[in-house]
Parts: sequence; structure tokens; C-alpha cells
Amino acid sequence: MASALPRLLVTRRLPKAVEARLAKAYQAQFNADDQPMSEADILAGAADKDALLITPMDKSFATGIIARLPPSIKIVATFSVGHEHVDIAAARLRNIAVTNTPDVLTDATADIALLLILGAARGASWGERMVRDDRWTSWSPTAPLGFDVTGRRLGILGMGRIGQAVAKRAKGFDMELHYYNRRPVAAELAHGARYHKKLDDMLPFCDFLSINCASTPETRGLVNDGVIAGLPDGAIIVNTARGDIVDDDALIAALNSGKLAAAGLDVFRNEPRIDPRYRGLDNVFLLPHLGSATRDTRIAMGMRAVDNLDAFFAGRKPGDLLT
Ligand code: 8YV
Repeated sequence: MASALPRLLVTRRLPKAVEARLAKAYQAQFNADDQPMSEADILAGAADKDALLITPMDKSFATGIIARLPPSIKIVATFSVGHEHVDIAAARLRNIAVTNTPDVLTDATADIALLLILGAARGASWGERMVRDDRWTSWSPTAPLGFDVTGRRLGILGMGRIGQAVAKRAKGFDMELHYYNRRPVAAELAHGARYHKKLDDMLPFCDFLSINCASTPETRGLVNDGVIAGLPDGAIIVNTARGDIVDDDALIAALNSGKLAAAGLDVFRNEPRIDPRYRGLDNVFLLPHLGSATRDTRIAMGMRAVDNLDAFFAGRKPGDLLT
């Protein structure tokens, strides 16, 4: 007799505990070798399924696959807070529910923003390479030198959950905090940060600019030549949000000219095939999209995605419904 469990395609390997829970409650097809699935693979796997559990690397959900999904698909759960890779309007048209995984990765991602601030300012990348490559020949009072973090000014672009968690941490470094957001947040969530109604108004106050907004049509390419020009000379930009919010040409030119002292980047346009020019720069601290990459956080993200699926198939509204 056919199982009555909902049929689910999972496009990437997930933490063991998450797959174990899915295996009990779903007729789940897992991606055993964890190779990213092509659009054709996903369509083939979706053919007899009720649900899909995807990740931000499944970019075809923003570029037309939703219209071609079989009618059996009722819900797409993404293992991420970001959902720029899912065409929500197309899902609505097909009456397909879409969910994400907010909250559970806020702290881990904010921790990485602080790591980028410290790493970019203090030269963690060149320092580490100097030690590894055996190029550390003597201690010197004058070189190599980085920049202070404590007591300096931080501008937060996007004061959602992660931006707020960055502010909370930066307060511990006695930073003077500023933020730009479409709307001001409640005072207790701002951690003393001063609100700027316009991004341009905040820029002169940013010794550091932390990008924490979602990638949307409005924010793509937002950090461009003009925005960088508005920052104080020697400012530092860090990005834990999405690579496409930054104009790579503008950022790289400013890092080369010295307009910006440094940058810390955890996310990139077209990652993992990043703009190769970043690799040649000494004043960048680069990480491979580690924002949520802790064992506990990835389990929590998976469990959150399963909670959403469970709610949906139990006839309840999923907690993180986007449609
Ligand atoms: C993860 C992220 O790398 O949640 C997001 O939007 O960018 C990161 O937490 C990603 O979700 C892994 O699937």
C-alpha cells in the first residue's frame, strides 16, 4: 500500500538530525552525494512530489522553474532566511506556499559580521597568510598595522533582526552606532543606534558600513560608486547579506585607490565563482558564506524548515509563510 506520508524532494544534504526527522514524517528523496541539482534534475525529482526543500543555491526558483513545477507541488520550503532566489509572485500565482527560516541564524550571522569588522580592520587575512607562508621575520613597531575598531563609528544598512544583533554586539566595542532602514525600529531594538531616514545622510558617519539588508530589486547594486564616495576616506565595508547589493567594480576600485581602507566579505555576486579580482587584494578579508555555518545553527535552520512543512501538511499556517 502506498504511504500516505507527503512526498518531498530535498535538493541538498542537510544535517543528519534534520534528515532523520524528515525520513520519519515524509517520503523523502535526499540528495545523497550533495551535488547541486540542475533545473532539469529538480524538475525530474519534483515530478511525483508534494513539497520541495531547497537552498539559496537553487537559483532557478527565481527564473521560471516555478511555472514548470508539476501541479502536485504545494509548498517550497527554503533552508535560508534570504528568499531572493524564489519568485514569490510566481508561487502565489500557482498557489504554492513558500517558507523560509528566520530568527534561528540571526546570532550566527551577526557574529560573522563582527568577525569581518575585526578581520578587515586588523588585517587578519594578510596576518594569517604571513604566518602560514613563513614570511613573518620580525616584530616591528611600525608595520604591518591595521585600524582600530573600538570607539569608532558603525553604520548599519538594514536594521532587521541581523542588523539589530550586529548593533548589540558592536556596542560591546564602544562603537558609535548609526542605521539606515526604511522605517525606524523600536528604541529597545536599536541599541542606541541613531536612525537616518536617507542612506546618504548616514554615510559621513560610517567609519565602518555593515550591509545587513535583504537583496531586493531596490537594494541590488545599492552600494555603488556614489555611496562609497559618501563614506569617509579610509572607511571599511563588511557584507554578510548578499553579494549583489554591492557593485563589485566600485568596491574594487575604491579598495585599490585607498578610498576604502579594507573590506570584509562573506557573500559575493555569483558565489562561489566570485570576481577573481578580490583574490589579488591584500586589504580584503574573505570568507566563503559562513554566516549561518555553525553546526547548531544549521540544525536549527533545518528544524525550522521541517516545522513549516509539518504545519502545512497538518493543515495549519506555517510560521514562516512568505506567500
Ligand atoms: C546560508 C543565508 O548560507 O539564510 C540565508 O539566507 O544566506 C545563509 O544562512 C544559507 O541559507 C544556506 O542554505
